[in-house]
Amino acid sequence: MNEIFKGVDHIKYEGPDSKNLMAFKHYNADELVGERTMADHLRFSIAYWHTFTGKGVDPFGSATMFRPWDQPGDPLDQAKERMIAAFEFMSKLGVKYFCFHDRDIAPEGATLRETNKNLDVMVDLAKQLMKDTGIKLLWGTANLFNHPRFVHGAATSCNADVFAYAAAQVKKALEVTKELGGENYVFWGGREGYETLLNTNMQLELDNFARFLHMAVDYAKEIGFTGQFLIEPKPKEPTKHQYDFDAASVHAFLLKYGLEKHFKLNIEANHATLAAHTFEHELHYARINGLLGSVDANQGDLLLGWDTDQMPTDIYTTTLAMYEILKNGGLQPGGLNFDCKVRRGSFELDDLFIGHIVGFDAFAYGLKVAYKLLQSEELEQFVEERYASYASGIGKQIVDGKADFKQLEAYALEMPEITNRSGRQEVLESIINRYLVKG
Ligand code: XUL
Ligand code: CO
Repeated sequence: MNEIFKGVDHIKYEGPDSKNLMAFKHYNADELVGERTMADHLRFSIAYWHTFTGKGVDPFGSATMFRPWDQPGDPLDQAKERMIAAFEFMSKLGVKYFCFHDRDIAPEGATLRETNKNLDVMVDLAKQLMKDTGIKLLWGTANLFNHPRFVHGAATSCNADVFAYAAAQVKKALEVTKELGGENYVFWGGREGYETLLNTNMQLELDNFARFLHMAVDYAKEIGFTGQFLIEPKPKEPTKHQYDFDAASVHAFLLKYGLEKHFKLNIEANHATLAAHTFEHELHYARINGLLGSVDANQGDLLLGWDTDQMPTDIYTTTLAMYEILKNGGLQPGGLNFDCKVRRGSFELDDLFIGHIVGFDAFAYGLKVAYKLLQSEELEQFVEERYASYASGIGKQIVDGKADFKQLEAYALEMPEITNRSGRQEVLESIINRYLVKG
């Protein structure tokens, strides 16, 4: 087998003082944080599409990344070369999981039958490489957004033939995910939304979307796929109005259509900020509603209004994210899928390693800080005290459902002057900084 990443050995942990770009400074897979190893807390995964098929294309410019596995030739042979390189990369990085769309790993053929055949060939190879390396599938998904047939959506297309095609594609992707032991299956509604209400029957589109997801649930049951189903919210891009706008709107959709028992959420950092939320807001909302299933780890650029999918390096954000994940009791069977790409200008091969190393380190550092912060209970105690008025007296009657308007009016009429306390945001931020700096 041709080695692609020549001169790169397995990436090792060298500690915070190391200046070696090709070594971890904070991510020490086997180190215990509380009762779990870092690897078990973080469950890192590689996104096949960005790392192995991404070429640095943007709306104004063509490819800047010419990968050694992308030699001209038969598309299926190319796909095999790419997959072999992918497993070499993931083994050297020491990552235990990966994720893919059906069309990332296998080329489309002239017909759906031919495409499915290509996929079968690639699934056989993936199975072999997974066995050889011990790398597992965190989740599979179907690409229902790239091909022109999905111009008006997939499950929410105005064209029933497209709905049927999308169903056939998800059926196959579910079979493949099961075959590879995938622990989850993701639905990101790439083009499930609309551009203008003038040509849109929103009610039919939403009802159809729910019908589609119910069919997926039924088929998973039929074939014995027991992985977790996840929906990945995103507010815009590619369509102007994406139906899965954010965690709260997906939650409402799931409840309306009786799907809430079958789905959790895959929260992506950059999608949260595009929805004008923080990453931790989306994680928190999902968590308190029992919906936090998995995470697409990346970061956006707050000055830009699109999905930049950058490598996550901001340790403030990773700390607050890990705080939520620890409070969730972890993400398993979900994980932290690195849905991010090196910048267009970072086109050399070793940038792929360096980008993932700095990202893994940022989450490992965030994990360590968040763990200590949580153990200290400094934030928890503050919040508990802030809401202490609900632990006794009239507040307790309110939360116990024992108060009504008339009773509250009687109480308010006799109440002495109201005193409020400071929210102490700066104090709390100083606590976080203290832990962040201490490490
Ligand atoms: C798009 C996005 C997707 C999903 C999988 O913004 O995040 O890559 O994660 O389809
Ligand atoms: Co994503």
